[in-house]
Amino acid sequence: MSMLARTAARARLHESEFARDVIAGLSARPKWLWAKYFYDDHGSQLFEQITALPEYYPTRTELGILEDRAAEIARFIPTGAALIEFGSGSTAKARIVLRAAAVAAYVPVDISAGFLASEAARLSRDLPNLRILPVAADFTKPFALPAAIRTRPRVGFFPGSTIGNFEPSQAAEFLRHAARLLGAGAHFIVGIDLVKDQRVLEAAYDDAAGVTAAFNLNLLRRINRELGADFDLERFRHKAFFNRPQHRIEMHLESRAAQSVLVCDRVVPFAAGETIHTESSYKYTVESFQALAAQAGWSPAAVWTDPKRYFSLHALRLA
Ligand code: SAH
Ligand code: AVI
Repeated sequence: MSMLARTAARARLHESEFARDVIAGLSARPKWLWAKYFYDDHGSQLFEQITALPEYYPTRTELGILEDRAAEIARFIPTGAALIEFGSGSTAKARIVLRAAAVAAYVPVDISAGFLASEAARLSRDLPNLRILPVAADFTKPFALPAAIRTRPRVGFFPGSTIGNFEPSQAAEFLRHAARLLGAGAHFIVGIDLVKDQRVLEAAYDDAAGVTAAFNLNLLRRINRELGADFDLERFRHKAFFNRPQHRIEMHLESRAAQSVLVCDRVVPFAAGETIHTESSYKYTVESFQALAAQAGWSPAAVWTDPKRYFSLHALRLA
């Protein structure tokens, strides 16, 4: 490749939406990045490892609720419906619903395109009679559902408390967007992590094995690889804490020293101790989530929790 062609290729790379978002976030005070960018192939695999950690209670708690309540949940899913899952990941939770309900088509939607394709292929080997229509998309933006489900009743599925990774105003906007996509009379099954003891919360986001730290730092590795930046991962540390007034876990990457990093040909300075806010994970009460959903037109139809009230699963109905 000639020098001119290399320069043009680099300029194109720096004009991508990912590059624009990274530059905007690292130019802001305080610095921040969108959590959706955690999920490249490696990020998706690290998230799967997180779900198996002893400290990370949300996945096993929600799986328990789904197993215990599968028959009740299935009553909200009409025969022949299309089940549309937002942020499907490994599809482990959908598998429980798909076993319990007479779903005709499953539409997993995920931003992590490679991981989505391999998980959809694995599911189709396990459930050969189910129509699986994966959609690789950013669900914060408008996207089209497959034409094949046009005439089917639609049920939304959004487990994992992934909605907690939105700011509450973005969560309300997302719920409005989901209402438009799913249509009048639709049901939406949504998993929500609940406010609880601070030690339980903080351990879940700062595990002893360091998997969550690796997940957080992988974002810098991705920026290095995809945008040609020169973050030295050894010079940043993972930080996670519960911000009680805001009801959210915050994850940050803290600079261990004063340093400069080159990102898209720009010099990004860091003071020692300065952080990049990489994720918020909002925790709700059953009532505060129902109030948020109501802002977007969703009424509560049922709610299930585990005996410790760590996690809640909501069936919402579009009025
Ligand atoms: N539903 C699974 C996975 C949760 S992890 C579970 O409950 O265990 C969050 C998932 O949402 C990941 O698979 C990630 O790739 C996806 N995701 C995050 N932000 C997204 C976005 N903006 N658009 C589409 N998918 C997104
Ligand atoms: C996907 N999401 C709901 C996870 C959470 O708990 O906020 C992401 C995560 N971040 C660190 N650990 C898990």
